[in-house]
Amino acid sequence: MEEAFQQLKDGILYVNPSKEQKSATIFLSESKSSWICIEWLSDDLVAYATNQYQNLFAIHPVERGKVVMYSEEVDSPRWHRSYLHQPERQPSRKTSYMYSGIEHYEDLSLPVLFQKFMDALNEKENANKYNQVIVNWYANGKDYIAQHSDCQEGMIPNTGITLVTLCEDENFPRELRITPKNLKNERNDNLYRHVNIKLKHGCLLTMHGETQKKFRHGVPKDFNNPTSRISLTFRMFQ
Ligand SMILES: O=C(O)CCC(=O)C(=O)O
Repeated sequence: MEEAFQQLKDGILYVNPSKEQKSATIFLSESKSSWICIEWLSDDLVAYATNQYQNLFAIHPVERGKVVMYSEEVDSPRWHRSYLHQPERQPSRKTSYMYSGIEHYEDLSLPVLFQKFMDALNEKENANKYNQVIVNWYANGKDYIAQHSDCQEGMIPNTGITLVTLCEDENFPRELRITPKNLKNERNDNLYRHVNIKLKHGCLLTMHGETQKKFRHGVPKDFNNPTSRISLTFRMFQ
């Protein structure tokens, strides 16, 4: 039997998105200032992603590279690359996860195989368009992205950050965990201790409002998962 779309247990909200529900909004805070939306790629695009999956995976860089996490330069536990608009990395700001690491690439063009995803997302946008993409390639459940919040410097205000998930095997979705931050001079009005969302093949998850200010997100290790995953994260820069 399919699990319910949302289940609350011991203060943790478990979300198991279903294609039956074309779009769902989940508020993270009492004030409704932070929320996520879950939607789906079209059936045609999911079919394209399934057929091209191995080619999409093969695009990952040779080296895993380094990222800055909590002031430290560390080896990345996945492959990643940023394409198109390149926000300036400011070494003085050591606390933020800055856009896919510290490597410098001359060619920032988006590989043609990924263009369809960008076009599909931008087709639905009017005032502003997505103009930056970070792709993460996870070899299996040992690869992960640690809890972090995204730096929004230079982004168009009030625009969301959208994650697209592609799975090698749809029976092995990874999970996005969203956890509240301890805020400095303010109470965090988070509704849940954590929110755990299954990232299914073809799902789109957009983080809105004060999600980055009040919450962290990450994809934890999942040692029972032998399969790979690709995520594309889209942002709108000025
Ligand atoms: O792989 C994912 O879905 C998460 C990616 C992410 O959090 C990021 O690139 O900031």
